Amino acid sequence: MKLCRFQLEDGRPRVGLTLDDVSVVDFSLAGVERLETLLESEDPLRLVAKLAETTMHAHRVANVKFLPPIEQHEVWAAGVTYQRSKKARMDESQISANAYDKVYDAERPEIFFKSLAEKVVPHGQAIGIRSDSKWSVPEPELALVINSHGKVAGCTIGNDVSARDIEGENLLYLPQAKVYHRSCALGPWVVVAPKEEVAREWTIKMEILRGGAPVFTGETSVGQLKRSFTELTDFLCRSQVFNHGAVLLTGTGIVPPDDFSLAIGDVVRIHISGIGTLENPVVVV
Ligand code: DO4
Ligand code: MG
Repeated sequence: MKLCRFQLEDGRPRVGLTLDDVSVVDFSLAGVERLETLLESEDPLRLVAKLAETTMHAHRVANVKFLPPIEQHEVWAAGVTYQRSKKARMDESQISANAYDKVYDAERPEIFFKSLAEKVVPHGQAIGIRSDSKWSVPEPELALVINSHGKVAGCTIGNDVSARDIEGENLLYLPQAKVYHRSCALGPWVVVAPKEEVAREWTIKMEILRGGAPVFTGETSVGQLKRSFTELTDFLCRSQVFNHGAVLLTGTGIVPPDDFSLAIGDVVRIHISGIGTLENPVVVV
């Protein structure tokens, strides 16, 4: 079961369910105004299934405007959780190579703040590359949607857009490389309460289009993620309070070659087999 937030012409944020990726059942007609209400419930799958039994109006996906699939969740991100990412970071930075090498094997994962919910870019809207970066890349990542009790209530697709030259210059520049206008995209769907063993079978694919033609394609599997969902969410929630829940991007396993940088007008398409496709054009910010 996949949930989303969307708008029609009246501009009101609505919550929807899709069973076929083609139509969206409008839950606002059942009085559900916030996605958080469903994700915070004790048994979101049961609640959504019950709501879906009520006859409600459905809209064609082509006629809706997607909103970020969160209302007030903070967005955080884990890093260096795939071998491919560890190698890329060690290659990009002389002074930080040792730090990346160590964190991959350490008990405590790298976790950093990524975005406020209100700054998240939804499916279809533009992600940004910094005007002061010459080497920017998308990072396609499985994103865990965690409720206020620290439980994984769903999964969505994330893009942790990053300025690798800024990150590589000095590890202390990480917040500037990672957290800026339009640097985080999420969506379009939240798959409700997936089992980790099922999600680990999913493939993650990324395609970058320039002038409509692919200039990069890459693929990995969630199974390559070094750390378990519980391990990552437990560390995120240690000595923390998320009154509205949090999203945790789980790290990238796909890294374009070092001579590749995103450019204005590119389109980034990320597909996760159990979830769907998150697509965003690129602008300079
Ligand atoms: O410290 C580097 C960030 C790593 C990251 O974002 C990733 O591995 O996805
Ligand atoms: Mg990342």
